[in-house]
Parts: sequence; structure tokens; C-alpha cells
Amino acid sequence: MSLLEKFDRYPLTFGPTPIEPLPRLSAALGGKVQIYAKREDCNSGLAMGGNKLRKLEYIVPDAIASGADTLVSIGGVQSNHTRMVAATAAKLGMKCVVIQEKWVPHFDAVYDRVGNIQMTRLMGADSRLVDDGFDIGIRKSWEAAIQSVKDADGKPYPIPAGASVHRYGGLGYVGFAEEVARQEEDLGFRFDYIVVCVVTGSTQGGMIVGFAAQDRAERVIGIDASGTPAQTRAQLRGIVDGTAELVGLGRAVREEEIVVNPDYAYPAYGVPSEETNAAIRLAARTEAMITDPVYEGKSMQGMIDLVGKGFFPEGARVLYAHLGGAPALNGYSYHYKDG
Ligand code: 5PA
Repeated sequence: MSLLEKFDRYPLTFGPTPIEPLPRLSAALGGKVQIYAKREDCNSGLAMGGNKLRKLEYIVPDAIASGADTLVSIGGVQSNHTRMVAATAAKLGMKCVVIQEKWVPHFDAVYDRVGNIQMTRLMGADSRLVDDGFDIGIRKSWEAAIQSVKDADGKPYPIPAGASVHRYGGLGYVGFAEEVARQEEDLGFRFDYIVVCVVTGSTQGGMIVGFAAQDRAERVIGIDASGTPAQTRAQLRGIVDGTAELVGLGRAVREEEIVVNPDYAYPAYGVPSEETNAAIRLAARTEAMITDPVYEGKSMQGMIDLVGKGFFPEGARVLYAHLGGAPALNGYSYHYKDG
């Protein structure tokens, strides 16, 4: 029985996402573990999709019920999340205000014109650039944006960064864990590990609750890309507890079931290291699987490094959750001008 039965879901995605074997990447890493990807990046026809849509499916019914006419959210200049909120608003026929903060110390000439922010603007969102730096918490600029909608006699529906500290923000990825279990029945085997990028926390947080119901939450390896792992872990803990309570998990999630590896976020949020770029190139050249320098490139780097260190036992099956994010690559053209 699903933990999600009592919750409304507004479909924004195509349905279950494919699980794809990555034999050439596995071989390039020595062939001792079998790597697969769950393609959350291919989950929807809405503005190129990604992990946020799975979360928003459980938030939209509440937004509609509230009578809101404007979705208000926040992220960095190249936020995937604000793109997905803009897409959701367009699809619902609502208005959208998104605050885009200077989360990344990055100066590519067209950074604020291309990729995510370009699509966000195309979909009609009111995208407001502000100067504040990176922080996953609740921000004044977001609260001011909510107030500005009220001042204009609109009815805002607030969605926090990454849809994460929203009451329903963790539900979508509880569903991911249930979906993986169903797909494993068809595949005839179980995955030994799941690798996932973590920043604002509700993707991994939802997975932890969903996999805790299958007694394997500690096999979800979060790779921090925030560079502020203490804050990410604290936020993740809160999301896990809130979501576990909400779905009726029936027990507390233990601290050791929350696994976050902080080793790959360097040099900073949104800035790829040499190793990040090498990981992005390897996934692209072996599997034509495109990852980005902010999120998935870092979790790819982490997975590659952990394979090299022998973290996964020989013969293990590792499921890499590809959460999307490729549009941001357009803002990093200089890094990849030679491939
Ligand atoms: C993001 C987040 P969580 O924030 O749920 O931990 O997910 C991390 C993550 N991969 C992983 C991709 C492609 C992501 O976009 N993005 C944020 C955004 O504003 O886009 C919330 C930070």
C-alpha cells in the first residue's frame, strides 16, 4: 500500500521515469559495479522537466484549493526550481513571481539571459533579480515578493526554495521510492545504493522516508552540492521528520539513516571543480548523459569518486538519480568551450 494514498496529486509529469543501464560508464569505472540512472531529467514535457515537478505535483492541489492566482518562489539566477514553478503556473493559468538571487559567484556574460532564466521569462513569469548571496533558508526578498502580490490585490501562493520546507515538499520523492520498488519487481533485482544530489533537502528527504518504509534509507547516499552541509543536513532532518509524520511512517527515522557526503561541493555552490568537469565530460562521452556544473555534475563526481575508492562493494548495483538541471550549462559556456 502506498504511503501517499491520502494525498491529492496534480499530474505534471509523464508518469514513472525510466531506469537506464549505463554500461559504458560502468566499464569506464572499472566494471566492478553496475551503474544505472533513473531519469528524472526526462520526466515531463513541461519546460524540460526535472525533480521539482515531482514535488510540485503534491503542492499544486493545495495551491488551487487556496484560491491563489500567483505562485511566488525563489532561487538563484540559474535556478531550475524557479523554471519549474514558472512552468507550473503557465500550465495552470496562474501568474508567477520568482526572486532570483545571486547565489553563484559567476560572471559568464550571458549568465542571466540564457538557460533556466530565459525559459522562465518565456513562460511569462515576473523574474526579479536581486543581489543577495546563497542561502537555502527563508529569505526577506521572497517575503517581500509575497507582500508585493498582496499589495497589488493578488492572491499569492508561496513556494519556498526548492519547494523544500513546504509541508508537502517531501511527498513527491516518497513516491520515487515506491516507484523504484515497483520497477525492481519488473527488473528482477534490487538496487544496493541510490546516489542523489542534495541542496535544499526535499528530494533526498522524501526518498529517505520512502526508503525507510522499505528499511533501506541508509542506502540513499546524498552528495551535498550546497557547500553549506550543516545547514543542508539540519533542513533535511526537519523535512524527514515532517514528512515521516505526515505520511504516517510509524517510526522515527534514525540519524544514521540520513547520509550526506559533504566532500564534493568544493570550491563553492554553483562553481564546478576540475573533478566536477571531468565527471560531466565522462558521463557525456560514455553515455550521452548530460549533467550540469551546479548539481548533477557534483553528484556524478561523488559517485565516480566513491566507485574508485571502493565504497560500493564489488557487484553492487548503484542507481544514480538524475534530477535534471542541464539548462544551466548554457550559463557556463566558457568552461566547456573546448568540450
Ligand atoms: C536541485 C535543486 P534539493 O534542493 O531537493 O535538495 O535538490 C537538489 C537539486 N539537482 C539537484 C537539480 C538539477 C536541482 O535543480 N535546485 C534548486 C533550484 O533552485 O533549482 C533548489 C535549489
